[in-house]
Amino acid sequence: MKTVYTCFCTDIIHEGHLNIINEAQKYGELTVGILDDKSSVRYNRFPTKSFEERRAMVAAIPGVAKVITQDEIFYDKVIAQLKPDYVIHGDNWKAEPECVIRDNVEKLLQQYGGEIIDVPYTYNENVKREDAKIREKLMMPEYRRKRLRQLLALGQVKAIEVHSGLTGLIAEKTVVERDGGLDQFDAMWISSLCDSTAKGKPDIELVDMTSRFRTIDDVMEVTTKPIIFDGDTGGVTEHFVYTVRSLERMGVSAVIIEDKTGLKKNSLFGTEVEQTQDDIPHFQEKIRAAKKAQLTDDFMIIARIESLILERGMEDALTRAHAFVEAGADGIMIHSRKKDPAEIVEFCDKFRAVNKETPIVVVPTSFNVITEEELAEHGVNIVIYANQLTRSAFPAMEQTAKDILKYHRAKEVDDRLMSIKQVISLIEEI
Ligand code: SPV
Ligand code: MG
Repeated sequence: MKTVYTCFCTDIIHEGHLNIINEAQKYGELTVGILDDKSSVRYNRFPTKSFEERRAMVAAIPGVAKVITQDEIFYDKVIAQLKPDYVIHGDNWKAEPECVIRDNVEKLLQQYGGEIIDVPYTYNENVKREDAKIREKLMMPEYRRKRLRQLLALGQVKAIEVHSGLTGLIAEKTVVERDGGLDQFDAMWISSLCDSTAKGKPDIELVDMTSRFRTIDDVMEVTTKPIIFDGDTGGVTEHFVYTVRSLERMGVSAVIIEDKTGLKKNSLFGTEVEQTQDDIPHFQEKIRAAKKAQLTDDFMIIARIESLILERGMEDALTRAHAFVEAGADGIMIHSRKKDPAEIVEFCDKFRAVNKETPIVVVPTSFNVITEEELAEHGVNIVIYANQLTRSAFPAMEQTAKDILKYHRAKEVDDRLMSIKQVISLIEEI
């Protein structure tokens, strides 16, 4: 009897999967690999069912002889283990970015004469509806809110700044092929700098919370990934407790507040402008009050330390980190505006020598030479790319405006623009 292998990365079985199973049976005995949680997040999206539920769901389908775990997007390990005569898959994997996986399988099968079977991909109204149901579930506050903690349990989380529905879609949908695997962002950062800049306002807590919540809403309406909210100083404690309740109710996963008081200016100004750091007991009080106001175990309150930005030294930064954790902070963000990542690395190593658990967050805007992998080696759990989408869009838009003024028509800029068709297809209609 010949053997057939396929890999499923799905929370539901629809007619497309059943079609693959039916087709597979014409060739031999079918083994189905269930992609594990970590790989599912990289490849597709966060599973709404546990691994065990997914495994049981597939094992119960007639025609499935065996179910195994596939713990990598690439098939090297499973193919070495099973040596199947055939690998069967929907032909959607011929398109980018999944085609790298098909290429990988093709190469592996060629080594011993195995074959790929491409089955026409089933994408009809029923399948679309099932797919939409999963997306809607992932969007719901109770599912989205806890996802940051779930992702942290799987490994390092990378977030990108968003400030609108459109930038949210970029964070949601951008997938690239990298080192033979696929990669995408895990979470979104609603930056005070970029949210303010998009409104043409300075980053001084001038854009009020109602307006910031409106941005969150715009992003949430079109995305499923978890949100980390830049809460600036959090304002006065009496107001911050209400902010926490609202964010939690909306389905935001975490708020980061910085230990500054008075008129907040952007950290990347450093000591060029007057900025006052909050004292430890007062900031601890804010954290304690917010943790008390919180209603679920899912939400995270992360304390951001400005000691390195304000040149108060490493000892001060570490003292604050431990004091804020003691007050109940669910994570620590350490910020720096040096190009050299040395002080960030030193902080992380010294903090981790004492505290192995509390998540560390960094924003490598200035110290952008360090990679996510290197940061992970020093115990960093969340990496936030805090402003790069805004900074890339602005020069492109400015140049287009200048050129239209220069040529008195738009023909000269057209080559570098996204086509209207691409714009339209970016936005899905319900
Ligand atoms: C933001 O993105 O608004 C931040 C990070 O707070 S930074 O601009 O580096 O202070
Ligand atoms: Mg900010």
